[in-house]
Amino acid sequence: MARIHDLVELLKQAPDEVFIQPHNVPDPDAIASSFGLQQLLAALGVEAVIVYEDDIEKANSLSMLSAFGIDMRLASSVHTLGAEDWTVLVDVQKENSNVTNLVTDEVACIDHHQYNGPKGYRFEDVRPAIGSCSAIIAEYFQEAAVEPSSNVATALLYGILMDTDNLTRGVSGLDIDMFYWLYKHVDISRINELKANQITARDLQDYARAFEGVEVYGEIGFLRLENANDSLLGAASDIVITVAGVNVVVSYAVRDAGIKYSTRSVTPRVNAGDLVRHIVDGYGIGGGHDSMAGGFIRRDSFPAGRSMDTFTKVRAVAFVEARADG
Ligand SMILES: [Mn+2]
Repeated sequence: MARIHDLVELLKQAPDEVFIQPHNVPDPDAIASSFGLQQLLAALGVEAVIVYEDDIEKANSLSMLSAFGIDMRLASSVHTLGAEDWTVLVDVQKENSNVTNLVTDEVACIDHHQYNGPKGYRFEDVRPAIGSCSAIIAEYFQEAAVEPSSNVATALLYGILMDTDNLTRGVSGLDIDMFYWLYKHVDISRINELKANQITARDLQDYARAFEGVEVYGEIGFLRLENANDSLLGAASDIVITVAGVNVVVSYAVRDAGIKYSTRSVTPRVNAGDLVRHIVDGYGIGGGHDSMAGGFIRRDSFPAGRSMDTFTKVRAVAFVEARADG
């Protein structure tokens, strides 16, 4: 039996409303997965409302909402949220640093990040080997023999492309199979429109300032951004990793609340998740995939009297050099 039918049977028992919640500051994969799941559940008789926390920052994420008619609501604006409501977490797991624990009961979780261990879900589908959550949702459509609308298929295809960096980063057979399966329902010109709306003019200025300060040390590229939003930190890292000779990128943004990290690696010698955990070890939290990861150290946890730049570089260099060739 298709997995989605287990989820539908569960959600039909919900004592009150059903919500779908992606991680905070939803990115295209989180938005597409939430939207796809909402539409599939609706086709199978379960109405669900998508709620999220924090701003949608990237220009392409915002354009997805209007392009596909996606209705997502800020949790603070949903006054009916209550302890009797059930939530399906999407593209995130309970207790991750990038998800707000709402008053609702998180009965289900669908994700492709590193497994956090059992959290009492009644439905759980966490597959860290998959490059995008959108591919998992697309497979639900396929298993249930429900044809996705053009809007859903295009959003899911875009989610796959964004999270796998155009089918090159952390990509699995399922991502490629679902890309192919969705493709026949997709108007590719709408994907191109989204690709042409990825950043704002303001982002470009922030990039320009940040790239002036890039420091390349051996195979590591260091990038410090001032007050950047999460998505800019990741997107800037993706550009620095394309520099010839750079195999590992450590980006960080110093904020009022603390220091935010983003790591990238294109060499199997260096696991991006292990690298960020090494950098924050003893002071903060971090995690992610082999090729991309993130972390955070709260300002009040940071060791007093040490330079954030030197602290970061010393730890990153030690970790990468220990894994150098020869
Ligand atoms: Mn994702």
